[in-house]
Amino acid sequence: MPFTMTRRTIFSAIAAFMLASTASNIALADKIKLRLSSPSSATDQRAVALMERFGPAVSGFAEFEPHWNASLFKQGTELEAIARGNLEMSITSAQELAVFFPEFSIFTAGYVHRDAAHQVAVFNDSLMDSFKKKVEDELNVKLLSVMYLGRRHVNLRSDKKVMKPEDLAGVNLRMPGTDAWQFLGKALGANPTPMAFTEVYTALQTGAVDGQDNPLPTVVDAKFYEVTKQIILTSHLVDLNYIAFSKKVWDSMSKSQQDTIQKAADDASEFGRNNQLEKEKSLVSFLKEQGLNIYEPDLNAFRDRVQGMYLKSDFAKDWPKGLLDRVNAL
Ligand code: KDO
Repeated sequence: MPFTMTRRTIFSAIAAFMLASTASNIALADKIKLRLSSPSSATDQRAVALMERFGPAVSGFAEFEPHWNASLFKQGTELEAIARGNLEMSITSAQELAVFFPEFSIFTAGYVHRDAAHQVAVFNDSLMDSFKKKVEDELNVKLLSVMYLGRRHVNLRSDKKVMKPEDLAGVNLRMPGTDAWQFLGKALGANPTPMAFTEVYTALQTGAVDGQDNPLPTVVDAKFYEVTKQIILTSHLVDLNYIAFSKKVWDSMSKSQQDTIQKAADDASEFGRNNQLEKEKSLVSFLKEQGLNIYEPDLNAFRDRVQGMYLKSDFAKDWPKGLLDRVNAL
């Protein structure tokens, strides 16, 4: 018997479709939307880790929606966006937090963190409790975990042999925009220029700046090696980021959802850290193959000058008494 599309079957088909699509919308609507904004590229190890390890792990109740290359919020404006409820996550930095809470500048000081493991030890130590609580109470942001960005080195357009800070005199060195970053550029001996990460490649290409500083994986991922001639392995900052999460969204979740979010953040941070460390091991030879000169500078000369400048600086006045000793003791 031929199948006849009676009015009844048509209406029941439409009703079934409507019900199904509403149900899926409700299901989606039930999911907590986690928009993340970062100047990082989608191929940076921190981005890969969040997309491969954080997103899937929370997909049962949350929809992770990353926006890379500062496509949703400009670099440095994300924390305020989270505080205002216009964003749920970011990959923030101690430098950005120091704008709101000066004491964070201790984690931006050159030659303090020794390596990736030291960063984790510091972040998990009780010395961080008051820092984390202040960010939650005053900025409505929860710092979930610490991500390893890598050892920052000076990277110049021209093949200038730089062995000590004095050799950077007059060099127009791009640094990210906040005061803590500008001070680091001065402490290295250069003239710092504030500039957003997404503008750096063009500025190097056109000569608007003489150089920049970032870890080797970033120099490769952002293709800075195409428009620079050398790297000085200053290792002046073993740099980190924190996964920043909206406290408002955190408080709206059940305990089990919070545990899932926390574990996913820890797993993503560890996954990204291990991959970044692997990359750092292999990239010196890669960059030499690309024709860059890689210099080993007088590290004591850089460390003495940078540490000396921080200890004499106004930044150090904001550091809780004895904190630097506690960080160094870890
Ligand atoms: C940069 O602007 O040089 C910097 O490395 C600063 C970091 O805190 C972080 O914002 C990073 O850019 C971006 O994630 C891009 O890698």
